[in-house]
Amino acid sequence: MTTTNKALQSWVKEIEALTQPSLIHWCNGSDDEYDALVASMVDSETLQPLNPETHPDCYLHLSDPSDVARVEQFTFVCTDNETDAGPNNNWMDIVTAKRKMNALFKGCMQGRTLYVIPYCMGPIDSPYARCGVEITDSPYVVINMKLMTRMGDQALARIEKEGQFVKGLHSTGELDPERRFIMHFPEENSIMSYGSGYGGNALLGKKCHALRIASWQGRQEGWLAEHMLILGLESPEGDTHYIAAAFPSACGKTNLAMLIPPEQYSGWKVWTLGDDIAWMHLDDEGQLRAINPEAGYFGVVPGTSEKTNPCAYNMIQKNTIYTNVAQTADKQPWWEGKKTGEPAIDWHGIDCSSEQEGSVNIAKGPAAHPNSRFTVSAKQNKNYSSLAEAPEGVPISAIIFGGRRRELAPLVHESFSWEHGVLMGASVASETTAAAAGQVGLVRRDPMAMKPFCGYNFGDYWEHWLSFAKKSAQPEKLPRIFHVNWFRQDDAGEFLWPGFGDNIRVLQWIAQRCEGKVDAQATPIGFFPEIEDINTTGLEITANTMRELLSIDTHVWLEEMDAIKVYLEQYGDRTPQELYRQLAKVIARLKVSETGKLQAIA
Ligand code: OXD
Ligand code: MN
Repeated sequence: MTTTNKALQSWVKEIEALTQPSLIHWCNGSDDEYDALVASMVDSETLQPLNPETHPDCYLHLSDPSDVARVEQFTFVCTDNETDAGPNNNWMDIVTAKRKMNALFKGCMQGRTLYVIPYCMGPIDSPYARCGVEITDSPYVVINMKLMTRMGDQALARIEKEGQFVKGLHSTGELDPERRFIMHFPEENSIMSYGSGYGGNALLGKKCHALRIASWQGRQEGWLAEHMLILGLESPEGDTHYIAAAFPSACGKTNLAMLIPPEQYSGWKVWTLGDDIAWMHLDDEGQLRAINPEAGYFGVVPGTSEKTNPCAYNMIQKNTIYTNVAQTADKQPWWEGKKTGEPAIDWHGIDCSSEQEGSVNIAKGPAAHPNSRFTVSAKQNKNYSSLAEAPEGVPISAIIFGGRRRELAPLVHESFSWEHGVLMGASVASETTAAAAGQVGLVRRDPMAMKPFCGYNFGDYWEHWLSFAKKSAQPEKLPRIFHVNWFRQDDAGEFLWPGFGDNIRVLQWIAQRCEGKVDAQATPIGFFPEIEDINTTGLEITANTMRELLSIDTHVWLEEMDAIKVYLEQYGDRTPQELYRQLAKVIARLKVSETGKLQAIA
């Protein structure tokens, strides 16, 4: 097979000459192709079949132990002008980066098959969807791309019609951490990734295309590519609000997107549209509409149980690729927090009772890697929204930002305006997680949860966000902006809020605010719920705990605002003055609040 698109033909030829593969395979995206690849990976032992009775068509892939997460330190945005990439990105000049990458790719596919994967991010018939082609030498990438994107013939037909696509070149190389780079060239819509097979580094449609390149394109063209889940919250009366929410990696986006309401919420439904990425456009009426560019989920496995996320738990019982989980003696997948079964073989492939390095006994490490993942088609989600494939997307009523913060940030608060909401998003900070290589648990600024994913200078990105207030035909139709924190702890380190399904109680308040049905209390940092407006029926939570969850310490917040100012200043002239104006207003309000400890609920 080949293509009528001349640019694609000549790019494939050029890469063939560079990488010298033994075979070229154009992916058509069929089930037969998927099955044949799985069979050959089982033969070569890169995939292990899991128990076919309990987990039909589920497979386990154990990666190289050094290749288990995104590598932010080796991820670069390469632009003509360094300041366009901004201090939020690693930058390399285009000529040096290309020279380095071409040297790595030279001859790297000898003895391997080169796969050409045409894919479409977004519903195939959506005007908001964008296509790409990934060239890879990894069959693991091909089968994951089949689950995560609209891949194959249909995508190729769209590319041939439109004539445009993002070029992504990938090779697992030698999986040598010293020879691992993920380079983005947003000015020419291309990506080069070498030396890793891990999802975020290797499935180029996801973080590389749908966030880094797409955020750049979105700025040129007037739309937003965001690290956000999209859900539909349906009330018992049948009204649905669509909400987009940005949280840093491994902070519960998948759980929130698939929330199952607690008993007291009978008649309520949460519909999933997406769990990781949202592309948002203003329509002619000034309404922000979102599509999910992905077609599947690449979710964190540990912690997923029938209690925490029954929807995901059920969805991954069949047709699922597991990466780096443990196995029980009868080959069922196992992970920490599964709450059933015992691990027999850990994610290194080592018998858990053996004395070898890497086994649970010796290393005292977890049996499943903390960033072990499932890959599954969205169609398997029983709460997949009927509008998830709608070409025009869904109207967004509310945007939520959040982070993992032991202290400081209250359970929920609402911004005073779009501009104040942009400051709230720009100020997000969160504890680091296992989704990226490096130390876990350090608080770092992660504006809009996009620190690892914004393909250009954050200063310009905030300006772009602010511009929506001016661009919208009816700015009052823009979504309201909220901030939540499910992770606040007491002095003993216990979580104050139950989280998971009970987060619907906060979503309900957010929906009521969008409908203008509920008043709120103005505090220096935003609107807070009145304590009685968060429904706690059926929850074992005291009024004092609710008060603590909805309280802020003025003094600590003043320090936080100073730290945010210092952070914004890193972006020099590119930081919009409007953010400083918003910051000054918050500081002034904090200063006039008389008591040292401000209780939102007086
Ligand atoms: C992800 C991530 O895999 O954010 O979604 O790291
Ligand atoms: Mn993510």
